Amino acid sequence: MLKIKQAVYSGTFVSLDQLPPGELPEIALVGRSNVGKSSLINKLVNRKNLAKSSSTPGKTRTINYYLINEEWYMVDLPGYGYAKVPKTEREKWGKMIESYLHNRPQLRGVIQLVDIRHAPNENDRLMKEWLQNCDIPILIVATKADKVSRGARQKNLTIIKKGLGLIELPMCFSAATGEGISELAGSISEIINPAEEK
Ligand SMILES: Nc1nc2c(ncn2[C@@H]2O[C@H](COP(=O)(O)OP(=O)(O)OP(=O)(O)O)[C@@H](O)[C@H]2O)c(=O)[nH]1
Ligand SMILES: [Mg+2]
Repeated sequence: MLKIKQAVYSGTFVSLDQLPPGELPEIALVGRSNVGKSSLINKLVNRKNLAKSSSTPGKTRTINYYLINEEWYMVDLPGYGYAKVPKTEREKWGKMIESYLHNRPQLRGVIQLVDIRHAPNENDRLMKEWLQNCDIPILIVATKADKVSRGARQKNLTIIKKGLGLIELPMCFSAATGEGISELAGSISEIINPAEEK
């Protein structure tokens, strides 16, 4: 089981050639702007403000690294598809995210977040397809689970499953209640230390 003993902010980067050197494994978070990427990091490491979270979408415009247990990095990528960000800038981020996901040998797995309240959109679908072609473990997580009733939950998860063409229902997560945290930690652990987990 993944135990987070230490989490340290280790830098903000705007271009790929600045990223930390070395061979520590990395897990990256992708998802629409405002889906809850930074909040998920904070919940996972049990720190309120390690990753800056905001109700203003488009907050994270950079690649942010967090070193966990001095063993691996959690990488917070800029959210995609935020309409109010100028198109040229959106395209620039898109290229940066794509290039990171494609050209980073340290990358071991990607967590793609979708908001449990919304059906996946074209950007979510493209990201999922694209990740699938990268041949890397992908974990799909439905965020903000506290925002839907128990009854709506199953229905929404099925919509996400269909929308993204998944074989199973996505994992549920809430940064507000902590629901899903141990399942998430378990899955991350399997990605980081495949040999140790059973
Ligand atoms: N109720 C509830 N609110 C959440 C949850 N996760 C995130 N939020 C809220 O959603 C908003 C956006 O969360 P962030 O974590 O900043 O989202 P992000 O994906 O990092 O956004 P960008 O950095 O803009 O791409 C904030 O107001 C959070 O408090 C959750 O699980 N439950
Ligand atoms: Mg963020």
